[in-house]
Amino acid sequence: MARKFFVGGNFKMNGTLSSIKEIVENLNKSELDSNVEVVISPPSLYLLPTREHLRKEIEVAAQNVFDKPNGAFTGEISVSQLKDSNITWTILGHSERRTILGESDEVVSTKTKYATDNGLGVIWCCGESLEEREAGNTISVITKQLDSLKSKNPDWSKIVIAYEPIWAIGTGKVATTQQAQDVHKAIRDWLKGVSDKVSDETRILYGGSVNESNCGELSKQPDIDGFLVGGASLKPAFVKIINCHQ
Ligand code: G2H
Repeated sequence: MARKFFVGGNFKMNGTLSSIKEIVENLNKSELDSNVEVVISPPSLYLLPTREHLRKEIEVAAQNVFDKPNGAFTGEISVSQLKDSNITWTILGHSERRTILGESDEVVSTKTKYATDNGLGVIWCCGESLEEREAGNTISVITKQLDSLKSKNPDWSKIVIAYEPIWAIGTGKVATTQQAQDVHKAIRDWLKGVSDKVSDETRILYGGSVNESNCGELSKQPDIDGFLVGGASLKPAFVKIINCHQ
């Protein structure tokens, strides 16, 4: 099955009302490849104005969501609140949340299970540190993260996987096309252990210093089905990344 190319923009904790308005206006007026699924993820404060002004074909994602329906959870946002606001996706397990906020594999997996069971799409992130790569542990680290997710039996049809080597995030040091393809292939093979269908249909995105110059080559790899873009999603060149896949 042909997998629809997917490009996500992760604004992280960046932007203001006016700069995000500019990004939205730029996306609204640009010619975008209709064969590409685009999702942008502003900070939670800006989800609603983004959804209100953004063209309808582009979906909006939160950068995190909690795994309880409602209640005394100060600072958290629920799946039903996102859906009530027409926010149809969330990012989960980004390495910045895993490392800076201390989210474990178990926490990320539980949240992913809850979100997918309740109808939210999840851009689920995984990736290794430089130390782990240099020790030859890239695949075992990612397998451990994937095993944890599988143990919760999530709805895989709602999941897009983003492989983001931590050493390539925001550093300008992009993985080579071969390094990325090798890991993506290993993830695709691992997914066969869930089912052949899940392995065939799940999009695997690359993330880590993607820009308008390196996206073309990466997009040609057989197991790279799109990108999760950080810094470059805040710039007009994001449009070129969306349109890079021929
Ligand atoms: C990786 C990526 C987006 P950047 O975190 O999730 O960010 O493109 O800035 O490396």
